[in-house]
Amino acid sequence: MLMLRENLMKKTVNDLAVFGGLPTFGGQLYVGRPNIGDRGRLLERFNQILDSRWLTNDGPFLREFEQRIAGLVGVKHCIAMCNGTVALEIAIRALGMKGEVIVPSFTFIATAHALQWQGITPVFCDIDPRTQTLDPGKVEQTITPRTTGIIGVHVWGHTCDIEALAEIAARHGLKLLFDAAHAFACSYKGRMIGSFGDAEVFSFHATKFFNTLEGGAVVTNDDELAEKLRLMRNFGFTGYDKVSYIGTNGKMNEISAAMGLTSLESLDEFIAVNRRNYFRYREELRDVAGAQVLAYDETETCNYQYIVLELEETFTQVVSRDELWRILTAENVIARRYFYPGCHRMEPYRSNLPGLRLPETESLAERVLCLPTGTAVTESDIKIICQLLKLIIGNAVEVRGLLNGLGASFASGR
Ligand code: T4K
Repeated sequence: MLMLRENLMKKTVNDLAVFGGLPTFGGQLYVGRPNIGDRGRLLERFNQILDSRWLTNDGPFLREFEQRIAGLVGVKHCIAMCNGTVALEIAIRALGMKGEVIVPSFTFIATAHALQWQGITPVFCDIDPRTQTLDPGKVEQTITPRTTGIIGVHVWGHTCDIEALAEIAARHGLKLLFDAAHAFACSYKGRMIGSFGDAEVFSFHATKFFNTLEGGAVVTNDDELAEKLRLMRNFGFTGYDKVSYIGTNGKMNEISAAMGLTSLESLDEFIAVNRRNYFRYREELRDVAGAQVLAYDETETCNYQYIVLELEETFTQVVSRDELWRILTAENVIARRYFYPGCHRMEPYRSNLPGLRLPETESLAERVLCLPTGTAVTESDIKIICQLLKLIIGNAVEVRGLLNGLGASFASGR
């Protein structure tokens, strides 16, 4: 239970914890505390699993879960996996990607690693700053004779320019995969994410608004691909003692599937809470000059999973995003700098690609902060977080002066 120290509500910047005040929150507020559905129902399902002694490998809960997900997103096949990263790796392999594959750098490192892990070169492409997803014009310029595919990432649940990417992929004979780790229960032009490209990949990690503890899935309308994915997920077995493909172990276990089925029963509630939180942040920060909460497209179905605060340069030239992040952390507001510094500036890519510059990715990666949300965060928490943000952003020059006074002790905490 988070204990707010009401008497410590910050009135001036001198009260901030980095300058010696006590933290606003008595416990840490996270971006992605897991949402948990009906505990009784979950435990019932756990008991059924234990009673049946069928714990994994195409169990009854897994089958039911796959059917429910496929139905929800409107695709023929859902192949559930042990996590989103393995789902990406298997999808990449099943699609026959090799050589070079174009990906954004503004994404979680798993998108790039899933390629590099199997000896495929991720070729990082810049984003369109308006959508924060792959810039189709730049994708086209990045294609070489070695390119075999494109992986678009629907960052924060904001969808890629799917039509433009599909047109480029078709014209160049490239495979098109979407990393939809953030976009479960989102739509593009009224159609649910899941049915675009050759396949799409979801993550159901604990920190996602909809979770199976660990988990993920590949969804597709391609029968042949689905068959291959199922084989690859289970070592390539086509029957007892019969192996027809090279495969791995990507199976989702029954406990995860049971968590998924239980989470699905609360899906609408989770989205409603995310939506309420999103509007609360938008309302509270509406008039703040120097920062804005990234807007969701209300004409589409959204999961409202991430609250993305985009700082303007007018503010970051005075107080950097990293300084703001550390000020908030000291108040027990654990904001996240996703996806800093960008995959191309992380190893091994940084050493492999020393001269690569992606101006839009680099600028955004220095100005974005994800704020706490989900069912563990209340409207009153959000009001207080926003009061803190208004205090800091509205008094940036004064904060700068006090930070300068801290000197090396603050800088070394970077
Ligand atoms: N593609 C994209 C675009 C992705 O964003 C991701 C994953 C993937 C692919 C790969 O999917 P998975 O293989 O993960 O299924 C997190 C997640 O680990 C990762 O799933 C997610 N994206 C990424 C954006 O964020 P961290 O480093 O923030 O997670 P973690 O585990 O350190 O947790 C964050 C905070 O949440 C913690 O500080 C405390 C709190 N927490 C965490 C867990 C696990 C809890 O309160 N309870 C918990 O059980 O990476």
